[in-house]
Amino acid sequence: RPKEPVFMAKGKNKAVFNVPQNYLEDKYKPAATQIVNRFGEDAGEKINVSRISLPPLGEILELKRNENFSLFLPKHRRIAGKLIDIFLGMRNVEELLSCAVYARDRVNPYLFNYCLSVALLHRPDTQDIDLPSFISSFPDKYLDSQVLGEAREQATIVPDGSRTPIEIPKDYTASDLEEEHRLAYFREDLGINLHHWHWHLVYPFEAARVVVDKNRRGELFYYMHQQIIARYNFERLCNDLKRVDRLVELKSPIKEAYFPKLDSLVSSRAWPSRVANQTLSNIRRETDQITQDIDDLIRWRDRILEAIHSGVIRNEQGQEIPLTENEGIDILGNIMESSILSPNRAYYGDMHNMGHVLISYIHDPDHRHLETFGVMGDSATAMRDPIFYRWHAFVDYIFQQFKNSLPTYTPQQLDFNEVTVQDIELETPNGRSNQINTFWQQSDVDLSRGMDFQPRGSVFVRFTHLQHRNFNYKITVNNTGGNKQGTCRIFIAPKFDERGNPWTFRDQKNMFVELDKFTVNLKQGTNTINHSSTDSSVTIPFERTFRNLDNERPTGGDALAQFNFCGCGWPQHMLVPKGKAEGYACQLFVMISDYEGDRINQTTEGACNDAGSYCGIKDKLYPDRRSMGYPFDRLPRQGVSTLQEFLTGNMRIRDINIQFENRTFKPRQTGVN
Ligand code: CUO
Repeated sequence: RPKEPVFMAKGKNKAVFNVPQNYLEDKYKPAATQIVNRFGEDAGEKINVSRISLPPLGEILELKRNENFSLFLPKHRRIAGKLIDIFLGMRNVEELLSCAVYARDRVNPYLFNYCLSVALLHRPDTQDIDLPSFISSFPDKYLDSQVLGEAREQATIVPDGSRTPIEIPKDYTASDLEEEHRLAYFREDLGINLHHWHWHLVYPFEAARVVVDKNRRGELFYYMHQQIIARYNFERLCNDLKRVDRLVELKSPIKEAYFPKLDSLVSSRAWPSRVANQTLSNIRRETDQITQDIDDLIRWRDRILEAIHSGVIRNEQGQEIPLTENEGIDILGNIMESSILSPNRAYYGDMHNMGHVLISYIHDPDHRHLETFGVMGDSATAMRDPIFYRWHAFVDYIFQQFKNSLPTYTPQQLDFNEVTVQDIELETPNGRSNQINTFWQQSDVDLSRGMDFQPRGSVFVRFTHLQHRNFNYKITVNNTGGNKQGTCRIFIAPKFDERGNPWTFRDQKNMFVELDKFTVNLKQGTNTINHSSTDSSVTIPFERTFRNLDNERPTGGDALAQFNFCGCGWPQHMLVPKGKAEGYACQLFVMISDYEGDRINQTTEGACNDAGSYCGIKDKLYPDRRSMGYPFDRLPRQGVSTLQEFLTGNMRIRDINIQFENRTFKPRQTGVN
């Protein structure tokens, strides 16, 4: 038996921490011996925690352990910044462990998890520590509360090994009476929500500057969210809904309702719902230290639009900074989000973040009902709510105002001398050419890490998600010159608009969803490029989304560091939109751009680079010199009104059909921690 209390079980009681006596909270000290007995006996491993001079937690403790935590709230951001700084400031891993163990028992668990995750991602000496998937730490942010109740019941009654997966019903948050419910499979997809949470973990907007200031992070904020809207609109069209209306009238009723049916395991409270036709109000919530008027957002919006239309922004010192063709979007991204890199937060405000806050408090703007924020207040849950897309369509509209003000690409800029794309074929093994097949699939995820029950052991939930058959691009390229390199850029968009009419280019360009981007070597003559859909530069494999550590655990420090960063990535199972049972007409677009204009001089070897398009590459420059979204990020040149007219010789389009089959395929197991 250890001399000092063993405390805080980790994992499945395999390891326990042997902590100094003064780490225990006063209320636990009298029970120290029982705690030793309870957790110490079946411990496989004991980890000694060294005694350090403990940092004062001060304001960090003002967020109670049973409250919810939101990065969008200025007070929460501030205390998160402090805790991250404390973790980053520890001199070595031993001190960090000691400090984390001390804080773990005192600090709000969501806040603790977030700050420790950011610190582990950014400390050079913790690159070999793996972060568990967020869903296994906090399943309550992803799963119907009834399922969690069943999981607990099963864990208590059924012995480990005999447990059967608990099925999450596919339609649990609403019925088909609500037309927005047609998109629930997208909005509530576990992988999409995990990607979004992870993106914001990798790209925090407030923390130490060294953590925030990543290459082109403002532009990536614009582009990653622009692609979310493009993908959502694509899905809407597949479901006979029109593109999402941007939330432009901030003082009018919001017709979309949302009932998340999530319960917080931390606070034992239900996440608030929003009924139809609620209206935003000014916020006055003293406990959250937040006062914000709708008019503030409108003022910030107008100032940002004024900057876009005049081409310059004003920094805090009153100097004018031009919004240039290439770097302007990065500055604007930081202004709009906003991040601490905004050159003038006092003047341009905090528009996008405060939009999340205003919406998330729509049900209790002055805290008279003592309610916490709704799902829009948390990046782990925000994408579940239809209003997320209306808000981000509004944000994207402003970015597009800027993009539309830039010079158009000339044919000379777009073309690649001597290179012609001659043919594109999309092959599916044993399937029809140029057709993508989609269907439902079930998969299992283990919840046991995030739930507190005895005896422990795996408890699986079974969820149903969209899936597609893997396919292969076969692209024939003719090169009349010498050996050269190019970048192959692949996008897909619906062929027709909501009315069934062909698109104008200026509308269709915003619908293009990036599927892949990779470097190609071209020899003289005919080149055949074969590339698998599973190698997409926007996605990560299913196992990585859910962090199936036992099956995919890499070895060695570097590999693990990449593994953590690469929790960011669009889920592979959502690469392709759903399509329709009767088939859905799309256009696949392929461009080979001149690598001389794309090249970034760096090695990405060994670095996780397989979801670089939406997530960048850890500790590297964004792996493409062109503007994100190129060549669809600007209005077309004079005289071009259709996609066909836009094409230069190095581009080609191919009609593709997405065929959805309303069948559910059987599960595979994942997420065993
Ligand atoms: Cu990702 Cu609004 O930025 O949620």
